[in-house]
Amino acid sequence: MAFKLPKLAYDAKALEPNIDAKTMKIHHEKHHAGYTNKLNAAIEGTPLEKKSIEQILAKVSKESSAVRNNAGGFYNHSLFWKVMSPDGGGKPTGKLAKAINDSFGSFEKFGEKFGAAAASRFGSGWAWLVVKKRGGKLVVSSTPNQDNPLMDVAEVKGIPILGLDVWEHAYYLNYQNRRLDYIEGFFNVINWKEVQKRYNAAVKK
Ligand code: MN3
Repeated sequence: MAFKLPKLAYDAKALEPNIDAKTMKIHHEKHHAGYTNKLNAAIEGTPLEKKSIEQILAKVSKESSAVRNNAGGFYNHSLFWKVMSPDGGGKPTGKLAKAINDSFGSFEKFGEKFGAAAASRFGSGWAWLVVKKRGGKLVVSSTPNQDNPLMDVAEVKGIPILGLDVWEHAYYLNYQNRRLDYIEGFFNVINWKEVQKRYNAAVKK
């Protein structure tokens, strides 16, 4: 079964001024659509057609770079749109807030660590908040290109519950080279309710 480009849950201009409409449209309708189409082309007629995206990512070291890059691109952007919202920003509450405090000391310290991971990723890649498989501890990591923590090739493995795209295509039109301003803008739109939902699901596994 072919993978499908998910629809955005909000209008392309809904995240302005933090993320501009033109960037959102190109990012979703060109870049994400491209990863989706290329993933489908790469798995066509292979046993991967019957696997879930998570199953493909878990054994991606055995696959071609076309599968690795496009399966990652498909999954990462699908997560990215969901963890942002026009009603986002602020701080997490409940169990996730407690887990962040337990793992990083405070929300502010988590923010510094996540921001540093996003800022220091050289070239293209992603910053992540990850639930480690054993014990449910939270860690911050970053990956190059379209890799992610679900991949067997990732340095830090686990379940990603928040991800930030730091490819230039994600911010260049609006922010040019100012990646730090883009990271700050992202914090204004983080959908903590969605991240909380993903945290709850991850610790149940
Ligand atoms: Mn992108």
